Amino acid sequence: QKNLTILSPDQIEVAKMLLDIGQTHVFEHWPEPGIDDDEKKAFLDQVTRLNTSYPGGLVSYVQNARRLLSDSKAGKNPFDGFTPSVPSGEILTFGDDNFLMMEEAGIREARNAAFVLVAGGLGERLGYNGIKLALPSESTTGTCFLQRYIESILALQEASRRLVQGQSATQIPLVIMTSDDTHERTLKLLESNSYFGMIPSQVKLLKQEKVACLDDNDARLAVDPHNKYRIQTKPHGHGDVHSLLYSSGLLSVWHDAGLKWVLFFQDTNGLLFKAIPASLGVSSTKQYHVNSLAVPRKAKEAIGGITKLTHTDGRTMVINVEYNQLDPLLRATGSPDGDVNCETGYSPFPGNINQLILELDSYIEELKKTQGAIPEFVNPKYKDSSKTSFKSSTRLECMMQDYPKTLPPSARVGFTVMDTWLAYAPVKNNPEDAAKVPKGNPYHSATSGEMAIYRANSLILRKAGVHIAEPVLQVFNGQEVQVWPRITWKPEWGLTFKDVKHKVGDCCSISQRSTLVINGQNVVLNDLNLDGALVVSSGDQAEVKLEGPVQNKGWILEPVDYKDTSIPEEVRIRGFRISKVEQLEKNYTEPGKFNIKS
Ligand code: UGB
Repeated sequence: QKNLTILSPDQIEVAKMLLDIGQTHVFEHWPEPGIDDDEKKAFLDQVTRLNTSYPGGLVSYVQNARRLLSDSKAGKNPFDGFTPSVPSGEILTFGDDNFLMMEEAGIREARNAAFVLVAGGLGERLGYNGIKLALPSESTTGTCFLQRYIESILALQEASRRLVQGQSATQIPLVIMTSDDTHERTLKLLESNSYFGMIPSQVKLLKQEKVACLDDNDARLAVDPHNKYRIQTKPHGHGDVHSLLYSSGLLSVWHDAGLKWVLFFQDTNGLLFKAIPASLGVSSTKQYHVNSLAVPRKAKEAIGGITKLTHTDGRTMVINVEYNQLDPLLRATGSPDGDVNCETGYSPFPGNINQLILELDSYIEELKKTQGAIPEFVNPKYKDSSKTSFKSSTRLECMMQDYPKTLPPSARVGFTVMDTWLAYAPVKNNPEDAAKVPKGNPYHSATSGEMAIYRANSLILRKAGVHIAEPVLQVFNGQEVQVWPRITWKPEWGLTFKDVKHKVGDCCSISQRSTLVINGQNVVLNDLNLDGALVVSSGDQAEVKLEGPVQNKGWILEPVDYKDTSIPEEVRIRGFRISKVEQLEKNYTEPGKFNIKS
């Protein structure tokens, strides 16, 4: 009471609110006025931030927490009354007529799309000290994930403009959700690289706030053990992206600009944009309000399964069920073996890769009702079976893919399955954990993420008619991986399979030990026989033909030990470095027609 004299009217309001929701304990240690006054004010400023950044404020947060903690204590099954079954959706086969049609439809729609990258996670499982967006997606060119993403969006923008001729140039917006852990470093990465070619106003950063930690089943806010004038906080999860987008006002700006689609994606998938055109095509062709990208999933693999849930009262929804919940849910509903592979060698439930395409108008309608609040969950670690106290404080969490949970039954919720080699190779696991992954399951490491890019490019060129040698098996950081020729290209060169086919002529071959880097749009492979390393760069006005034999000592993968701390972290987490022994390097900056032979 005495401390009221040192507080502003707004701070007094916030303090009263805390008392109203049963949080008296946070003031219990407050000394007389005159002692630590600045810290007391800073505390109430923090509480104000926690209050304004949560839909419905701390009153709702504490209410939701009490409900969820009580359900958790009672062992209530979140899927009570629901039976899982395998949903139906669009299954695409790379390179067939349907795939090409969907890609074209997707390119047409891309000019009406906005992209949202969730990148607030620190990636504790990877154990990398930098932000994941700055990590090289592959080490042949050193292109980091953010650069790869931005160049892909710019390539989509240009391809869409070319296809829908007569339309004015559009700039596809990119939103990046950051957090205190990633914000400054993401901004610096953009600024020090001239936004990788985007116009700075095209990119918006939205920072998610952490949420208050909870000490007990009464949802008493946890006082920070390192500072008694702070509430302890932890990340709330990627589900925050919906409320942040809603409160930013960007959705109505996009609506007024005539946009139709919002595409959400994660921080480390070097393949993703190979799948974007076709899946956006599926969204527009099928008029999906929600389209989740999925890949065939091994049973128990650590990605969620897309599942149809049917309630005893008749309700149904198609939703991601996290991998740790799918197995118990199946066992509890008449499938005693739980999450197991079927005769295809995969789980019948497609794997969610957390790439969502939402139709903008229905998204706005839904968010008007929910303000972007997503159904949450709580995962307390109890001290003992009485479930009365926690080992450490807990908090509420939410996931962006739970968005469809509140949609009405009339919503068109679908999914698109593509081959894993084409669509999904995230970098999530550190070398030690990756090496322990059961044989046959993906490593999801920096090593496998890089190798997947070479494999996908090799398979795409192979499908386009290039003779690509078989891969060899090699072990890096204790992980056995297929090593294909190290082929990379800028997104503007081969955004769709049709683009690639147009740029590949007859009788080309690339040996397994080869490296091919294509930096430029108008580069054609014609009668090229590559056995070594070839790096070609060209300006927009140059037309380059790669013809004839190219042979040299090439670039070699040299194993390195991830425990050797004298080696940069981004190199040792993949277990090899590239030794550039010999290459043919060509740079065509002037307009004109060039032939590599000449
Ligand atoms: N992220 C945020 O932006 N903010 C946060 O508070 C947390 C994360 P993880 P996760 O693709 O394999 C998801 O940690 O959550 C960003 C799906 O839930 O890499 O364990 C973060 O920066 C799961 O169904 O993944 O699992 C990153 O970009 C499955 O699809 C993204 O959110 C799995 O991803 C994902 O965070 C997968």
